[in-house]
Amino acid sequence: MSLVLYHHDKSTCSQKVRICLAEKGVEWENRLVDLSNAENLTPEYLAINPNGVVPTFVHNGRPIIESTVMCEYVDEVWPDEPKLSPEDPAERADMRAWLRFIDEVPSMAVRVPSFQNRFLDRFKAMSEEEYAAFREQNTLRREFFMRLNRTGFSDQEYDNSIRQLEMTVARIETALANGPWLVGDQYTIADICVAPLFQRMEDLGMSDIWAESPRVADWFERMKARPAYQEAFYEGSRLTDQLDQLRLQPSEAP
Ligand SMILES: N[C@@H](CCC(=O)N[C@@H](CS)C(=O)NCC(=O)O)C(=O)O
Repeated sequence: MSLVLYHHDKSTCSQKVRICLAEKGVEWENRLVDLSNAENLTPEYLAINPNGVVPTFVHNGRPIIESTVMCEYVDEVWPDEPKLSPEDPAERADMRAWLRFIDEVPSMAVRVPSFQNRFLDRFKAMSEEEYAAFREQNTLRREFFMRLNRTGFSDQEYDNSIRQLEMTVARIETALANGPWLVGDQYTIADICVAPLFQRMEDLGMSDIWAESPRVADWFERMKARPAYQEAFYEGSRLTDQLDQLRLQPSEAP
């Protein structure tokens, strides 16, 4: 069996797939996709992932896309311990409802402070024409880059994304009352899929969001202590790695 992973060190979607693969002890061939050079939008990459985003893996010659789908695939194809999905259909439905929520709400929301506070300089350095050309080739993210508008999101969008992240933390705090994991006793793909978003928030200096949520704080420490987590977050894969300083402006800090 061969598995080739196309990914990016610092992409949260890539990180969740790397955690799953590490939990299962699955070996993979490394293919880094250079997002800053738009390698994700080349015809070669689009041929395996028409959405033009990372990650993708090619397993026995077949491309599998969408990080959450990829995590479920890994759990199905390598069904040995640890099992990352509940056997019970109702619990499995709970897990999938979390996965849907994580994809729709915090995964989207965390991009706003990430781009605003960390990735914006790359776009500010572009001329209007260069930015428009970059934006137009991004079929999936064109609208996102319209809203980023080269120099930053509106205050309303920024504030709304912070509210969504706060709501996510509150929901997890409530769920963990029946923990120790999001779906009760069992550590699942739901824990794995949301953890890199917490890592991203921590690296952006936003961990105050869960300062008053002791169960979330404890859950995140338990996630970080897992060997698979440490394997997935290798040197150079954190936003704070090779970074002089965070570019959080005091007025923008949550
Ligand atoms: N729904 C997709 C989203 C993937 C995604 O948005 N990937 C980001 C990195 S986390 C990406 O490739 N962005 C392209 C870019 O920044 O140019 C998934 O979960 O796989």
